[in-house]
Amino acid sequence: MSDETKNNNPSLSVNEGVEQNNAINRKGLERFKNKGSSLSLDEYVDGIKSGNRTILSRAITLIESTKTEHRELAQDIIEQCLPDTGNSIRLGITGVPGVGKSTFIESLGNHIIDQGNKLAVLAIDPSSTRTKGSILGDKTRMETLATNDNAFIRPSPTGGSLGGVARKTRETIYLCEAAGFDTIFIETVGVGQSETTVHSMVDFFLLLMLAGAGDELQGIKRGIMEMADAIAINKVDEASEKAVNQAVREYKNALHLYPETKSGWSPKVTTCSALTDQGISEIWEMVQEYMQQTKENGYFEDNRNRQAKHWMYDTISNRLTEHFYDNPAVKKKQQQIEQQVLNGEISSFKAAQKLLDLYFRKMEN
Ligand SMILES: Nc1nc2c(ncn2[C@@H]2O[C@H](COP(=O)(O)OP(=O)(O)O)[C@@H](O)[C@H]2O)c(=O)[nH]1
Ligand SMILES: [Mg+2]
Repeated sequence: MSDETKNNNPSLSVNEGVEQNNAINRKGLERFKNKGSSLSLDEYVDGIKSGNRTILSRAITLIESTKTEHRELAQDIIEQCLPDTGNSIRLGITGVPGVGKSTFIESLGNHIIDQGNKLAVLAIDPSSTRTKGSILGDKTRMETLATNDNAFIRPSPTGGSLGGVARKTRETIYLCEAAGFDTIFIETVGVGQSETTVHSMVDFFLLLMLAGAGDELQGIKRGIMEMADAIAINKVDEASEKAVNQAVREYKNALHLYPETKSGWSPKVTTCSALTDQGISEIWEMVQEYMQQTKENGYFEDNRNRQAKHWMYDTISNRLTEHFYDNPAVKKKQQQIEQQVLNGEISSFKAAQKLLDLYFRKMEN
């Protein structure tokens, strides 16, 4: 998308980030901080299972920590919470920045909370930092959710590779489920690889689009459309009926070109306004219809199993990679060997082998 197009289409502009609102009990957190206490494994597990948001937040912080002892404790917590996980609807929400994801989450989130659900909102944004802009840093867009006792909003983990960020979010899903959140939304930036990652951890994948701006203009790759269980054309309140109808037609046609999925579900195209709540309850009905259908035909469970297997291998790859780059011998030589590749002195393969040799030799000692 050219800068010019971007500027001419205000709805596609990227929002400036604001400071995070964790929607957590700050007083409680301060108390814990002041005490400087560390909780025992049982205290964590009991706290989470009783729905204590402060303890949930602290456990997520352990997941996100770079300290080995924190991570190990986090793994033990997850393990003990496992029997209480899985009973949720996991919904992935994507679309280009500015399409209205956060506003949509506020609208749909309030709708489902009104129906008695408990919602956790997580995010995957490998580019985010805690202080700078983040996709969940929209206090104004999620104003009511952020202060609702039945909603828990946690910004994207920061730092590290997409794989690392994804693993932390996956682990966080478990803890949120154990804490009684029956619906999990995962927002993603909508600008590349993170969609595939989110798709691999949700039951239903929703793509938000706009009318009157072709999908190429919106920077949505074909592969992402192909993963969508539904496309919702947002901001219909400000688009002409003609443009909306045309967009619906075009996306329906595009979706029909894809091979049928194993879920037996044919992806839907729908319209909404996150601002006026138009079409929002219909989207929730659609998600529930999907759940019912895929639970009946067995796809839901198959898919969850496939995902669990995928996470296992993904975690292995991810941890191995981290371990490799953390290795002092590798760290020491990495720059130099990379430079040799750039200078054309050795091939990429030889360079990789050199570093791997250093790593494995170190391992043997
Ligand atoms: N008119 C209109 N504006 C919307 C709608 N949804 C979101 N917006 C606006 O679009 C801008 C970007 O929304 P935001 O939720 O931050 O998008 P995100 O970057 O995808 O999370 C904000 O100014 C919203 O108020 C909608 O349905 N109608
Ligand atoms: Mg947003």
